[in-house]
Amino acid sequence: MATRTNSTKTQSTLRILVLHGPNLNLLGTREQSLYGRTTLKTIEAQMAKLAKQECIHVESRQSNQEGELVTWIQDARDRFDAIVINPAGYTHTSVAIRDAIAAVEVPTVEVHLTNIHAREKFRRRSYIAAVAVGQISGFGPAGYLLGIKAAVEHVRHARSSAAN
Ligand code: CA2
Repeated sequence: MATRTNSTKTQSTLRILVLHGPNLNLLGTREQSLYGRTTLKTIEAQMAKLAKQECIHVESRQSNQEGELVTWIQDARDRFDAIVINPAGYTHTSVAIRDAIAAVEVPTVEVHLTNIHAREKFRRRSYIAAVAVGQISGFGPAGYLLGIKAAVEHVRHARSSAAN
């Protein structure tokens, strides 16, 4: 009997949820020497362009509240194939966000604009890194595009491994 290959299966559009943590709504308007001049709106436009090129769905949300981010992560189960998250300041403090990512089992890529390992000591510890599939840190706004590409690659690879 012929084995069904990936190419004969119906491929649904891959869905990526991008989450931005506290203060990232200020991007491009404050602390430009550290975080650059690109606004969140521009980053969202770049991600939309990438989504179109890759034929994927990308949804982007920002919150200054830990609980709201936790709820969005929980709700991503069964709705999204992967999460790309810049937890911002919560990276270094939030057991709740870490627990939510571990609980939902949605592959998650951690993104930081700056290289958190080259800054103050307290930024080197990420509560998220151990439950993420990987971390992209230090590439500015391009990190979100790299994060989406990494998430897509991870999901497609996992699916093709499971199918073969
Ligand atoms: O490098 C990153 O992406 C960070 O996640 C940014 C966080 C920081 O706490 C992390 O250690 C590293 C801070 C986000 C604050 O964003 C602002 C943007 C513009 C103006 C002020 C803050």
